[in-house]
Amino acid sequence: HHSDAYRAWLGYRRIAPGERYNQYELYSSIVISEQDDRIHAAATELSRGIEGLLGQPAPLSDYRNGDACIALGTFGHSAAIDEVFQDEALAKIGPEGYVIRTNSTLRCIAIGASSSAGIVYGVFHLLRLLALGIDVEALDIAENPVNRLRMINQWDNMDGSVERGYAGRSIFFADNRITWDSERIRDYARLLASSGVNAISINNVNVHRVESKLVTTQFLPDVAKLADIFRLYGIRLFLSVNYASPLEVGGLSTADPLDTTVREWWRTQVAEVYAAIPDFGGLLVKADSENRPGPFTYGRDHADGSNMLAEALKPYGGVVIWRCFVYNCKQDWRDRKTDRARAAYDHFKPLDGKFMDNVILQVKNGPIDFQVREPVSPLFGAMEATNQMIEFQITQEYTGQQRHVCYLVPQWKEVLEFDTLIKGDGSSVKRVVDGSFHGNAHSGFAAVSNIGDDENWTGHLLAQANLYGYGRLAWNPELSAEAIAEEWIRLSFGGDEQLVHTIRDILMSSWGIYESYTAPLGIGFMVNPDHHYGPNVDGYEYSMWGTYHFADCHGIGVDRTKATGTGYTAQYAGANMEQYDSPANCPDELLLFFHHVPYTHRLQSGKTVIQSIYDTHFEGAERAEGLKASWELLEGKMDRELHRQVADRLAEQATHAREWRDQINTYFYRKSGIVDQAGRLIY
Ligand code: GCW
Repeated sequence: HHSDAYRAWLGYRRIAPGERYNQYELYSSIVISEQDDRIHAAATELSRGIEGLLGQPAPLSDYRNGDACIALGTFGHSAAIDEVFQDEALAKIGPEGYVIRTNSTLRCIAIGASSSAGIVYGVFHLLRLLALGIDVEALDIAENPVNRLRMINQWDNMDGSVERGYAGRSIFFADNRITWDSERIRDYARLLASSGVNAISINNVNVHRVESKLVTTQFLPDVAKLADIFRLYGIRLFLSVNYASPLEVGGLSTADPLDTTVREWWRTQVAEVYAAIPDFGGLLVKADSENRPGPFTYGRDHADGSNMLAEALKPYGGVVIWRCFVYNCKQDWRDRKTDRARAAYDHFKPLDGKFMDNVILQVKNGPIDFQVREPVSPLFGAMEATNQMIEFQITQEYTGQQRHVCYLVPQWKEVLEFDTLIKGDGSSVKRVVDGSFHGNAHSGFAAVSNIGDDENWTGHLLAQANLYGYGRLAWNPELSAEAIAEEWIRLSFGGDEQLVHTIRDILMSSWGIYESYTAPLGIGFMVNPDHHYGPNVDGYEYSMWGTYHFADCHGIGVDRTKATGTGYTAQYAGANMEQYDSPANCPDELLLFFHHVPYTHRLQSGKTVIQSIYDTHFEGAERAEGLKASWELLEGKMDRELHRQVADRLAEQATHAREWRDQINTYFYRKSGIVDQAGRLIY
């Protein structure tokens, strides 16, 4: 009864029979020989997928040597699996990895793994191959995830609202309770697992009154039921906690991390959590950040705060994920010395080596806040003795709020490929966050989810590609943004070549288009305060949030250089520091992030700053208009209702892009008094 949009990339739409998959008998039954809920869930998924894709049932049956089948099992526990996999290669399969092999003698496709989680990933891989029409007659695939932690952060509140959510209400909470649409939650777990995600924190990092009690016996029985659903798909559950819980929930008089009663309170609470959820992942914490409580209140630092929780979690193998989004959000705009971009590094770098080994610092991809363009956070790799993970934002807070199309995988790829140069060439962010660079025990990816209870999960149908792409990239950062886009399109809409190319081109151009009509040259913000949608050039200019552009009649930009600015550039290593510090060498797209320059400053492109602002904004709005025409080509090639929904959003985007264009161009024309060389209409 669900729509194609709801089924998303797990639609298992019928593929043309007779071509590749003529050996139907190969898929005629599914064999499992272990009593394991997770393997059972995987087998059910496989059976459902095959029935959809091939139009014939694939029932579960017992293994009989010589019968055609797909066999699933962990090594050493299944006759079929052990018959197919007898070689050394298996030693390379880690806890979540798998092998898929076609054995034509035994007439069997075998998916073997060292744990049941690997079977889940293996099954989704095989289903993906079938759905993409890839030949499965001679498979020999071995895969391990590159990143250990591949996490989703929900910013859901228990009243059912979602902070920065653009796709409806929470699927987890309503009316200050955990809600029970278990089918929907299970389908979310399937979507996440199929893309490679293995962890989820279900509540907002801003933990308010009721949510603070999620770690107590009042809510733990319900939280445990959610954990049960996610566990079936290899996903571990985490909770965000309120640093001040000992006070607000426990009735203590302090939350000082060095106070023994406080430590004891957390130990008891964590013990209760593990009694309810033995494989609980751990705690996610936003402390001393944007008015949230934290160790600073007690004159302690972030190592004291996180180690207190780490100590409580340690006996159970749990981790503390401690966010580095710590900055002064009550800054005076007159004060030119305080630089929000510096804050994470300044706060955390000096603490390197002080964190317990089950603390992971979660660092936003950039130093400010998920803007369409920012440099990479200089904190990555800069803490040799500390576990780090990266935080992306799938939800499009600053990138069009799922009303504009903005495929973010290309942005994430750029961040991951960035070479920090911390130990010379080859010190890329992806190697820092996969743990190999410093040999960390814990590391990985986190990202803020973009889903809600909208029928299509993400509001804008094309925003599903960001959720899918995030998981795929977390599993393997080597995948290209384009390959991921194409996969998503084929799985979601089928393989019509014109359709695939058209949607792929829309996705691949979308980030650049959004960037070109919004805040120019890396300066960021220029959005309406609070809700962050739509243009407002001075919206944050005289606020306390530390996000300024400093435009006057002569020029624009933030001087973050060593000699005359905030000195932020010195947080980068070697050639990166030199490049960013120099207005001549700084990449154009980040120029105004690092430098305050006259409007007549010449970019590396040869254009002046002002002319580049005019050009990108006229072109950007025009290209947004062009997306509508591309989408029109797809009429008749997909479900009418879905086609219309996206067409509506693209129309809104085009109108809204004009608004951006005109406000930005007019603002800078009035400030600078410099005319557009092309003589276009500016108001
Ligand atoms: O991007 C900003 C958002 C806040 C958010 C904060 C954070 C959860 O505007 O809504 O709060 O970042 O990451 O903590």
